[in-house]
Amino acid sequence: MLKYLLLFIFVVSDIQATVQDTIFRAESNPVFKYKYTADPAALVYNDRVYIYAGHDECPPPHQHYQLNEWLVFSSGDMVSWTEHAVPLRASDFKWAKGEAWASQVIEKNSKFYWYVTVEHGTTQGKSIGVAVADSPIGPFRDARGSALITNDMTTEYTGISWDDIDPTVWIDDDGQAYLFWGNTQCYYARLKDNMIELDGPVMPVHLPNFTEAPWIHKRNGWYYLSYAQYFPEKIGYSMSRSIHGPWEYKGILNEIAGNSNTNHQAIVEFKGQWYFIYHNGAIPTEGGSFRRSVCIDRLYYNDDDTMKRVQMTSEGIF
Ligand code: FUB
Repeated sequence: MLKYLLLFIFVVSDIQATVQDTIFRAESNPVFKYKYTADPAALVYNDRVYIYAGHDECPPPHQHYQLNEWLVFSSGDMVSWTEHAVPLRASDFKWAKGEAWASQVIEKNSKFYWYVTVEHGTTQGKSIGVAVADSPIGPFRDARGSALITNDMTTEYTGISWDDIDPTVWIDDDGQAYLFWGNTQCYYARLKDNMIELDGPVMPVHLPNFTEAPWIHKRNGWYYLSYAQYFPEKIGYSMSRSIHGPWEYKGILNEIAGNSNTNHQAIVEFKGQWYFIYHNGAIPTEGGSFRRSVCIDRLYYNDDDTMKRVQMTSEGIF
């Protein structure tokens, strides 16, 4: 009897894994056309690229952010994609009120740390939490049981309650991890080795016309800090020889994305090519600033290591 019960549990859980995974071939931008996806963050791990995105669920004709969960997609070639089971919801953070805004996942010592924006339940304003998993597709669980960053930690810099959003995380060559985030004002702080506590003060990062969505990457000894500027947003960027700056502004990297006020980029190298991953509001007829869609285009560098302006395409890289 026990044998049959175990077989039944195995079959049911196997069916669930199959049902929850959606496999498809991307053919053009936007990449994911069957649901709205926003605020992409990318992770390259073991020859696969993972895209983590917020799920825009605002029903038409309403115009407001409605995001309750994050999604994860993976690919071995950027063309054939698998959507995995929903790995994390805002409600997984018991201290939060909801609102699954922008996020980023990073790997350290075979654990995956997911830094997310959510609305705090008791401290007014947006906050940053961190979840952890043993696999890049989860399941993820709240790693602290409390927020890592709350709005009251940054009131000396801005009077707004939505400045603690859009975390991006970077592990430097010496193993020291840093969290960057912000809206209106960009901040950064060291993370402890456990990745779930700050290891020092919150420090301001001075960037011209900073709106939100910082993203750090490194190439040829240069640190690149790309971020959304103005509103509607363009993506601009600064470069530095040190993660601590000073950051030198280099110009616009990406124009306003079609039919969306926000643009929210991730930049990764995958199998020898550089990619610029962002969102627009291009899905007809209801796509827009609150029903956004992830796109992927190629990123190229100049001989002096500055980045060429991105050419957004509807064909994409496929
Ligand atoms: O998706 C909600 C917010 O919109 C994000 O946190 C920002 O980066 C902007 O894309």
